[in-house]
Amino acid sequence: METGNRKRVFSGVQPTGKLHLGNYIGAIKQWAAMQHTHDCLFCAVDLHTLTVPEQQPVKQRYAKVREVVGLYLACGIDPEQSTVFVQSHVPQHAELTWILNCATPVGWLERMTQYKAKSVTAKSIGTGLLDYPVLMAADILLYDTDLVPVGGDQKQHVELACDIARRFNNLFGQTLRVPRVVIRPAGARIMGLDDPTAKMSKSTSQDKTGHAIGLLDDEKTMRKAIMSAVTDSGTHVRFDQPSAGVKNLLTIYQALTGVEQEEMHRRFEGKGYGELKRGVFEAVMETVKPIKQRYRELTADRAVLDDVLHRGAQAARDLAHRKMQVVRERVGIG
Ligand code: AQP
Repeated sequence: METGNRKRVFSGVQPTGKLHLGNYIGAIKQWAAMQHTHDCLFCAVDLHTLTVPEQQPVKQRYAKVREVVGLYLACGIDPEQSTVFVQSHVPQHAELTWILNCATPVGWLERMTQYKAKSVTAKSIGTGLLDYPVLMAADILLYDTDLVPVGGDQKQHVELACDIARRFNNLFGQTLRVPRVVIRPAGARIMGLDDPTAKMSKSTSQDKTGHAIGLLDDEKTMRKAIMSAVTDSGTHVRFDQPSAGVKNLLTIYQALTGVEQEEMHRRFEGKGYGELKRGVFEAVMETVKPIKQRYRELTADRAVLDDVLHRGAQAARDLAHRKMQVVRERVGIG
C-alpha cells in the first residue's frame, strides 16, 4: 500500500526509561528526515514494554507513552505529515501477532541475540520476551511497510520480520509485503559513555549514571556524563587508530553536526581529549536545547498530545482493519 509513489515507512520506540542520544541519532533523526518524502507511521510501542515487566512500574506506563510521543514531536516529527500513534490503541497488532506466531518456528526466536542477552539478566523469562520479535514483525507487516529505519541493534529483528513475511506468503499466498531495513551508515550504534563496548540503552541507563545522555537531562548532568566519558590511556585524538571511546565521541559529534570527515580531521586531529569532549558537549547542547524547549511547549497543554494520538490511532486503525480483513480471509478465520 503506497500513497501515490511514496514508500511506506514504519518505526517505533519502546516507552521505557529515558529517550537518549542513541535513540535520537540511530532512529528519530532519520525519521524526521524521511517524513517529507515518505508515507510515515511512527509508533510508541507500549505492548513491547510488557515483555520486561520489572523494568517499569505499571503506574508509569501512561506517562512514559506521553513522554515518548512528546519527544517524537519535539524532535521534528510532524503529525500533519506522519501518523503518530500508540501501539496498544490499535488492537490488530496483537491479533496479527497471534496469527504470525502460528507461522513462526520457535527456533527462529531462540536464535535472536537480544533474546539470548536479555534472558540471561531477566528475573524470569516470560513467553513475551521470546515472542517480542513476532510482535515487532506484526507492527511492521500490518501496514504494508516498505522501509524500517532503525538502529543497528534492531537489524536482526527486521530481517526476521522479512523471513516471517516470506514464510506466511509461502503458506497462504502473497499477502504480506517484505520490507527493507534502513540503517544509517554512521551512528547506527552509539555506545555507552561509561563503557564504549556496550550499546547506549535505556535499560542500562536506569541503573547507571553517566551511561547515556537523556534528551531531557539537565545541562549539568549532560556535561558531567560527556566530560567523564571513558576514552583510553592516551591524551590526544589520533584518527588512524582511535580507541572505541574516542571513536564513539567522534561519531556523536559528526552525527549531530553533520560535518564532513575532512573537517573532522581539521577540528580534532592531535587535539586533547578534553577539547573533543567540549566539542561534543556543545554539539549536544545545540541539538537538545530546541528539543527541550519544544517539548515543554507541547506538553504544557494535555489536549495537544491527546488530539495527535486520537487522530493517529484512527488513521492507523483504518489501515490495520483493512489489512486484517485480507489476512483473516487468507488464513480462513473471521
Ligand atoms: N545506542 C543506540 N544507537 C543507535 N540506535 C539506537 N537505538 C537504540 N539504542 C541505540 C534505536 O532506537 C530505536 C528504539 O529502540 P529501543 O526502544 O529498543 O531503545 P533502547 O535504548 O535499545 O531501549 P531498551 O529498552 O534499553 O532496549 P534494550 O534493553 O534492548 O537495549 C530503535 O530503532 C533502536 O535501534
